[in-house]
Amino acid sequence: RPIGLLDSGVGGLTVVKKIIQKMPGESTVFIGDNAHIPYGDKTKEEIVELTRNSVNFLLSKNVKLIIFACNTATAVAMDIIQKEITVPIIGVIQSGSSAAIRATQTNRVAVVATQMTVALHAYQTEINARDPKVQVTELAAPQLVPLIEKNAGRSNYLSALQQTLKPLENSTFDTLILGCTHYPIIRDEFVQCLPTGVQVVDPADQVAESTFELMKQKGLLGASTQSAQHEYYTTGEVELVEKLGKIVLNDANFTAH
Ligand code: DGN
Repeated sequence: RPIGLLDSGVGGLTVVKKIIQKMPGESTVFIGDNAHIPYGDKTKEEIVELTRNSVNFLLSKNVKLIIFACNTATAVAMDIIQKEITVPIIGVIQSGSSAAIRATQTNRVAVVATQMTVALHAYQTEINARDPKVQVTELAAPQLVPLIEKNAGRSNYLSALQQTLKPLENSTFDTLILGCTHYPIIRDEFVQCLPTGVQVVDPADQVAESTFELMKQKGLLGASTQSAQHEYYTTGEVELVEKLGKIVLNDANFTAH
């Protein structure tokens, strides 16, 4: 049985990539709800409903575990939906928080995320539940996801980031969490716009570790001899997703449905 992953768009592909790297023997099914992007600006009820639709789609593909490869869906819908289904769900915020706590030397962490993730203080709450000493500065960057979905290009990313990161100019932090799964696609541009020495945390690295551990513990690891298959679905425009998928997964044969 495959591992299921969902996102509101192509951002979740950055998580698929890490899962494949960590567990090359496992099959995956990914659903991007591109028709309804961005989730970050929607109401909680809408986000729960849309996420539930993607979960039901993944369950129809007989997945053994579901990764919410979307911070917004994790913040809003994970606890609600986990109560409704028996298949285990892994979110990105728990993993991102523990990775950031490990990374910071100064106990000052910044998070860039969608409007909703920031409004809910999802990272601050999760980080401080684990370590109250860590100071968390949260910044919403609603303009970035639409640009990334459009594949707008490096110079557009850089000018948007320079604008976006301005409010952090007077904050001190040594660690920055990419609190939206779209952002690792423009990680290099982030690094270029941040003060030197700031560590950039992509929660997906820890998601891959946590998924592996959970699967081991629950006896869900697949037989590595079987050749793994990866399926990609979108509710939106297949062409655009294929274009970005080829870049994110570095695979010229990437196809979506
Ligand atoms: N990729 C999603 C996240 O991690 O929050 C959000 C993208 C969006 O819908 N704005």
